[in-house]
Amino acid sequence: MSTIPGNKVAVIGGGGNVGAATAFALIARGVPTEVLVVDVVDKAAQGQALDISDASFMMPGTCRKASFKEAGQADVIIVTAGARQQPGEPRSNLIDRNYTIIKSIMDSLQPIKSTAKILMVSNPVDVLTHIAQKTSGLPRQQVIGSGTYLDTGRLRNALSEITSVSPSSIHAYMLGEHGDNQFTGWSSARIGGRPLLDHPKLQGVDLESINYKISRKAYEIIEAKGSTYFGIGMCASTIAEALLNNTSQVFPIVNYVEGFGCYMSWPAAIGSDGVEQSFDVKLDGEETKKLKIAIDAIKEVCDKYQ
Ligand code: 6V0
Repeated sequence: MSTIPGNKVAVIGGGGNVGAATAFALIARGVPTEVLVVDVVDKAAQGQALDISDASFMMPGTCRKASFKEAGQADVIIVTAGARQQPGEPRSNLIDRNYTIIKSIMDSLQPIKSTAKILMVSNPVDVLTHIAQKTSGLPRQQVIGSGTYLDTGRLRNALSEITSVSPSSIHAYMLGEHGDNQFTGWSSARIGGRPLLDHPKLQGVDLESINYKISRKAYEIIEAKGSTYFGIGMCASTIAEALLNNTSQVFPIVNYVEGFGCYMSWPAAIGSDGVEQSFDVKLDGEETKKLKIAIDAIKEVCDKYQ
C-alpha cells in the first residue's frame, strides 16, 4: 500500500511487548497511519513488523520495520524501549537503566522533525518524559507521556462495575504520578453532572480499597504473566490518534504543568501541536497533600537529570 502523508507513527522499542501491542492497536483500531517499527534488536523489529503487517490487509494502516533516522522524521514518535519491572519491583527503580537508553535513542533519532510529537511510555514515565524533552530538543508542548491514562481506565472500569454506568460516562481521573504516588481526584469526579461520590451505589464503599486495587493492578499482572502490554498499547494508540487527528481530547497524560514547575500526570487537551491546554483540577485538602508528595517525588528525581 502507498504511504499516507502526514500520518507516520514510529514505535521505538517496537520489538518488545508494549511496542508491538501499540503498533498492533494502531492497525487494529483502523488508524490510517504508516507504522514504523524500530528496535535496537533489528530482528525483533523485523519479526513484529512482519507479523503486524499480516493483520493490516483489511485495515487502512501499514506496518514495516524502519531505521532510527527515518523514525526521527515521523509525525508521532512513541517510545516504549527500555527495561521493564521485575515482579515486585517499583517503576521508580528503572530510572538509571532507562535514562541511558532514552538518551541514546534521542541521539539516534536526530535530526528530529521540528513538528514531531514524542509520546513516552517507558517507565518511570513521568521522569523519562522530562528526560526525553531535555535530550530531544523539542518544545515542552510536543513531548508528553502516557501517564495515568491507563490507571484512569482501570479506575473507570472499577467504578463502572459498582455503579453500572459506562466507563466513558464516568469523569474521574487518577492523578499525580504513574507510580506509587498516584491518587484519585475523588472530589472533582462527576457522573451525569453530579458529584460521583453522591452516587447511591458508592455509599459505604471503601474508596481507599479501590485506589489500592488500581495501584496494584500492574504488579498483579506482572506477577502472573511477566509484563503488561494490551491495555497500555490501546492507551498509547488512542493518544497517538488524538495527536494525528487534532481532536483536542482531554487525557490524564504526563505534560509540563507550569503551576507545578514539572512534568506530571494531569488532564490536558491534545491536538496536532501537542498539549493545547492543561486544566486546573479542584482538589480537597487530602488530595492537595497527595499532589504535593507526587510533585516532590518527581522533582527530586528530575533535578538529577537536568
Ligand atoms: P520488552 O518486551 O523488554 O521490550 C523492550 C524493548 O526495548 C526490547 O525489544 C528492546 O530490544 C528494546 N530496546 C532496548 N534498548 C533500546 C534502544 N536503545 N533502542 C531501541 N530499542 C531498545 O519490555 P516491555 O515492552 O514489556 O516494556 C517496555 C517499557 O514500557 C518498560 O519501561 C515498561 O516499564 C514500560 N511500560 C509502561 C507502561 C505505562 O503505563 N506507561 C505500561 C507497561 C509497561
